[in-house]
Amino acid sequence: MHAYQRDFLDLALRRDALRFGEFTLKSGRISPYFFNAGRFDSGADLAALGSAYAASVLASDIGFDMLFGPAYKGIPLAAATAVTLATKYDRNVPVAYNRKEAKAHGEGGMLIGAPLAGRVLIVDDVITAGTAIRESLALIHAHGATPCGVLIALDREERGQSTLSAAQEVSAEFSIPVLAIARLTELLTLTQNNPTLALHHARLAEYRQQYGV
Ligand code: OMP
Repeated sequence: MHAYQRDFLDLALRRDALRFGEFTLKSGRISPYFFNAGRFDSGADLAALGSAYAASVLASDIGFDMLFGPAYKGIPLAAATAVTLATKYDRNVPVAYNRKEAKAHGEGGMLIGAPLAGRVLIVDDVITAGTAIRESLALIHAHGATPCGVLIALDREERGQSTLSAAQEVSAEFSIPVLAIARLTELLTLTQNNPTLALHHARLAEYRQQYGV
């Protein structure tokens, strides 16, 4: 596990963004853990998160022209990543995000920020079944731009429609990389090596058996 992955998971646990218990997911699956990026709710948290996203994308060879943060949780994540890229890496990239409902007055429309153009990197929180990401991909295509990758905080590594994970299916179908700061794999490693999280580890491993790849 990379240092930035451990730092990210430690921060998520400290901030209760990663919780253990019993949670019903959008897919209807009952999960022993849940990732809530909304718990990163201070300037320091967002700065740490922006650094983790930026480190992940720069460690990859994804070429991108701009960032897109899907409403709602992707919005501050894309903004934090853009701030880090500009302030820490001297790379000033445009940022766009969407509304969930079109606005008929004022400037109107579904999109806010920079016009979608060129190679667009989607910055979001988590992938389970891939539904949310597919919506973003459709929106980017509809605006004539080219999705070039997906950057998320956590890949839950759950089975999609095939034997592949939802993230792998999205990657294969759209021919783009799907990058995660951390995956269920790293969370399993972290919980395995921490005696106070042993019980959770067993439940995570069982869940992975049932729904994972
Ligand atoms: P998919 O659209 O199934 O990939 O699930 C992603 C969405 O599920 C996220 O954008 C959240 O709305 C929600 N979610 C979480 O936020 N955290 C989790 O740990 C799991 C889910 C989920 O419902 O699967």
